[in-house]
Amino acid sequence: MTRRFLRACLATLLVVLGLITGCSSKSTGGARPFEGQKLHVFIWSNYFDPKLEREFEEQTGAEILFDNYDSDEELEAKLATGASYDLVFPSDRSVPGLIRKGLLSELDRERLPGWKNLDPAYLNKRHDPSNKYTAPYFWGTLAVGIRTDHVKEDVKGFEPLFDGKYKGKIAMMDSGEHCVAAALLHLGLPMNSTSEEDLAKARDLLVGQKPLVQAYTNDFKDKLVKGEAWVVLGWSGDILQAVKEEEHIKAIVPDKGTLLWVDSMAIPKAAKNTKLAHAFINYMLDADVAARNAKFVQYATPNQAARAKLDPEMLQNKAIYPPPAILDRCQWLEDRGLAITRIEAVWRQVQK
Ligand code: N2P
Repeated sequence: MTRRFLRACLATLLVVLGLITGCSSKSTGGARPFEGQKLHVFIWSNYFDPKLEREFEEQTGAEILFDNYDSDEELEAKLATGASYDLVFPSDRSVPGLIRKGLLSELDRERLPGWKNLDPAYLNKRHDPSNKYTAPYFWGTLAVGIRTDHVKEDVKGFEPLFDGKYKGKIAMMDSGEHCVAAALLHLGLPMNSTSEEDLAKARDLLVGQKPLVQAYTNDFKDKLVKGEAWVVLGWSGDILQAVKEEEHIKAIVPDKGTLLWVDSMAIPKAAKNTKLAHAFINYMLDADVAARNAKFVQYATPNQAARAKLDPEMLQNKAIYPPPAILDRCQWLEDRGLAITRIEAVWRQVQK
């Protein structure tokens, strides 16, 4: 009798446990709110810690599908031709055009409680005056990378890019707007100049430099790591990633000032899953996540709460966070309207 009673109790217990487990597996489903959904992300190369991808996928049940690009033009062309990414990372230079063309959708701040972590210094900038469409992701500079095993001088700015000593070992970023900006800066002229006179000087400098240039490429990071190039014009963080991979590399932010940019997270109009895109942006705004990502990509974070979690060594790295004296001399790339055709004309002459 007692044994039968015990057996009955055990059976009941198992049923109850089964029910509980059943319930809890259902509630796990609730805790993975995007189970089976897909997030299509179009992002710059070398711009995201892959560990975070797995973590977000585990937490939400969603799958992230990444495509990479290496220039604003690629992103602009993709969006203009109707690609339906859920999340993109335009630079400040690209944002106004994308908004004007109706290619971005407004952010829903209600879904972004992590917004409070952002540093107001990077909000309400000219490219999106009240951050209706964009959440800042990282900022950085147009920088110079050198191989210290071959370049022995004390580099201060863009000068080794134009130095005959490094003939055949120079790689320039494959972007007319950025090469012309570097040339103007090197000449001490206004970086956004559209004057025929200034642009003729920039053209002469770049055309004269051409025989020294091994390649106009966005693979400047790999070229440095492999030692194929000794001097490159590239993005600060990508050069610093190269520093982590190979000890004979140094990143230099030109001390007379350089081009400053900020990239943002934005949801295209054609996005298919804006809820999931907001969840992802909010995840990236989390202080811990943003700090881990900043360590990985080596760019400067506009996330104030994340900055508090970074090693002092990183915060003091002048190639990531240039000191105010250099920042004051930096400039943002402006949308020069139709006058951009003059810069394009210079670039065509360099390329021909
Ligand atoms: C990341 C490059 C950042 C780009 N690899 C500049 N907007």
